[in-house]
Amino acid sequence: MSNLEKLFKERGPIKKIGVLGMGYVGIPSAVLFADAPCFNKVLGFQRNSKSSSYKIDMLNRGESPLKGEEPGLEDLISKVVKAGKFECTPDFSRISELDAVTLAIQTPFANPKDLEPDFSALIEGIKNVGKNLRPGTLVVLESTITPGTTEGMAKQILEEESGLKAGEDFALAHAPERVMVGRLLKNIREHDRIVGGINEASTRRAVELYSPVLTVGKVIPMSATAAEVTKTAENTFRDLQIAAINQLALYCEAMGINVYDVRSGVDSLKGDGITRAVLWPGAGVGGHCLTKDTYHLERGIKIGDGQLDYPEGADSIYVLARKVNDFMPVHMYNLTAAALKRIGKEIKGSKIAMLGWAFIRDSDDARNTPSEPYRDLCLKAGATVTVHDPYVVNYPGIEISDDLEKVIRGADAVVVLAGHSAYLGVKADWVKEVSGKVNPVIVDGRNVVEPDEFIGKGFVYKGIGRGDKNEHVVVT
Ligand code: SAJ
Repeated sequence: MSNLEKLFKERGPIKKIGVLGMGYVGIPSAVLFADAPCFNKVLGFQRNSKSSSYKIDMLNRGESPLKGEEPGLEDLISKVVKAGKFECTPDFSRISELDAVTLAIQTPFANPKDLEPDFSALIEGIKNVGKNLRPGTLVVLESTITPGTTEGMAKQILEEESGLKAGEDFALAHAPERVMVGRLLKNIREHDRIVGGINEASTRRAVELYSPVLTVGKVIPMSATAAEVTKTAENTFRDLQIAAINQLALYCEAMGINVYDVRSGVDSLKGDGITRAVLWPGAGVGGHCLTKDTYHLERGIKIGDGQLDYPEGADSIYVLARKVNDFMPVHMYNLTAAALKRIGKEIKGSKIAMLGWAFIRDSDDARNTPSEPYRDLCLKAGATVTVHDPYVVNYPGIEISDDLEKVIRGADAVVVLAGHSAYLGVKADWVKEVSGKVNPVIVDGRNVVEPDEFIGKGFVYKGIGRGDKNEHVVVT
C-alpha cells in the first residue's frame, strides 16, 4: 500500500470539502457537494476583494449572486445554508480542516496571439491551498487549463508551498468542469465526469469525491494530462463545428440561398452510426470557454516536449476556426453597412440599436461577448449606438438598458446580436413605429425574426446565412 493510500486509510472517507472560486462553476459544485448526504460540510472560499466580496454575504444568507435563469440553484443554496452544510468564507487558513479542495478559478488568456494565459488568479489560489495543505488531502483543478499544467506548474507550486510530495503525501487531479450557464446544476449532475489523477491513488480518491453528486453521468477516469486534453479538445471541436456552419452561412449569402435549408438538408443524413453534428450560424462566439480553450490546447503542444509533425508555421485547423468565428461580428458590421447603403445611409451618423449584450441567450453572462467588437466597429465609424439586454445589468463602460422601446427609439438600424427569447416575439409594426423611420434596417444575427414580416413592412433586411432574402426588393 502506498504512503498516500495509508494516509487515506487513516483519514477515512472524504467528509469535509472546500471549493475555491464562487462563480458559475464553483457555486453549483459546492452546493451539490453540500447536498450529498455522505459529505458533512462544504466551505466555499471567496477572496474579500472589492469586486466580489458581496458574494460571501449573499451566499451565507442563502442567496445566489448569479443573475440569469439558473433553475434550482437559489433553492439549493438556501437549503444547504439552512442545514449548516455550506458556508462561504474568505479565510483560506481553513483549508487545513479539509479532506478535499477543488479550484474553479478563471483561466483567461492575456493575449491569444502569444499563447500566454493569465494564470495569476489560479496561481494565487494554488498557493493558498499549498500554504494550508495537510498530508492526505486531495487537490483537484476544475478550471480549464493548458495540457501539462496539473503535472507541471500546479504540482510544483503545491510542493514548494507545502513541503509535501504530490502523489505520495497528497493527492492531485484534474476534473474539468462541463457546465453551461442556464443549466449549471443539471450539467454537473448529468454529464459524465472526466477525472484524471497524477497517479492511480489520486484518481481513485477523486472518483470518490465526484461519484456522489452524479445522478445520470458516470465518472470516466484517465491520466491528468489526458483529462486536460479532453476538456480543451471538446470545446475546440465545438468551436470548429460552429466555424464550419458560419463559413457555410457566408457561402450561402454569396450564393443567394438559405443556410437553414442547407443545414436541415445536411442534418437529415442520420442513422447507421452517421453523426452530422451541424450547429447554428450566428453573430459570433463568445463566453469564457470556446474563445480560449483552443489556445490552451495549442499551448499544450508548444510547452510540451513532444515532437509535432505538422508544417512549420501553418495555422492548425483549430486556430483557423477561431479566426472564422472572430470574423462574424465584423460580418455583422458589414451587413449593417450594406443594408444602410441600400437606403442611401452610412454607419457614420446613423443610430444603431443593438439587441443583446450577453454572449449566449437568456443569460447575464457577457464574458468575451461578440457584441463588443461589433459595437466598437460601429462607434469607430461614427455611429451612435444604444444597447438593450434583458439580463446584463452592469458592464464596464457600456450603458445597457432593459427598456427595448427606449433603445430602438429613432434607430436607423436594429441589430440582433444575442438570441434572447424576449426578441422572438418582437413585431415589425411596433419596431417601425418606435424607430420612426420609413425604411428601418433590421440585421438578424441569430435568426430570431421572420424576414418576410419585416420586408413587407418596408424594412431593409439582412440575416446571417439568408442569401435567399438579403438582396430583397425594398418596399417603399
Ligand atoms: N454558438 C453559436 N452556434 C451554436 C452554438 C453556440 O454561434 O450552434 C455560440 C453561442 O452563441 C456563444 C458561443 O457559441 O456565443 C458559446 O456557446 P456554447 O453553447 O458553447 O456555450 P458555453 O461556451 O457556455 O459552453 C461550452 C460547452 N462546451 C461544449 O459543449 C463542448 C459546455 O459544455 C462547457 O461546459 C462550456 O463551454 C465550458 O465551460 O467549457
